[in-house]
Amino acid sequence: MTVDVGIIMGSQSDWATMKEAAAILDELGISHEARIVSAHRTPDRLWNYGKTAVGRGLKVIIAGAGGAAHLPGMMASKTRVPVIGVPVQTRALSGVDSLYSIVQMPKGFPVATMAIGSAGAANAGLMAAGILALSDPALGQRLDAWRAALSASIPEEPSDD
Ligand code: RP5
Repeated sequence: MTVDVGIIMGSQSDWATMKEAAAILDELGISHEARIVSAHRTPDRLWNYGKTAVGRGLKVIIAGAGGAAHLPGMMASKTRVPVIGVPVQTRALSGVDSLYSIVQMPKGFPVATMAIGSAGAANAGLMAAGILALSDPALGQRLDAWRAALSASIPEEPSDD
């Protein structure tokens, strides 16, 4: 079965963060899969996932990892499918380690790096939706409606409750 978005992460422990991306994709009706693919613990799995990504029809890969977070960059080196990187928040260094591991890619192999943690994962889902909407007008309308609903939910005045 072809899916549009691959969500990959370095560990089971990343899922609490990365499921925020999956939730957005679910809300917008975008097909996706989630896999644990570690740059360090399962390098052959990473290699195989990247090597087969184009042929399998993946259009965007969202890659989240924490600490020495090499997964997004390594995936970008292995496939031309656009990679969105999510720095997972860590206990030792609050995710700054993850962010720095992901964001400074050398020229030639870009990773679109999101914010640290859950907001970054949710935004990765929205970024993937925006990319896919370029060639899917119906999805574009769903994304516009999602954005309008968020705007409408913001009160004009603060409350004490
Ligand atoms: C990274 O190491 C993973 O992406 C995860 O964020 C971090 C810690 O992994 P666990 O020790 O919780 O499996 O590879």
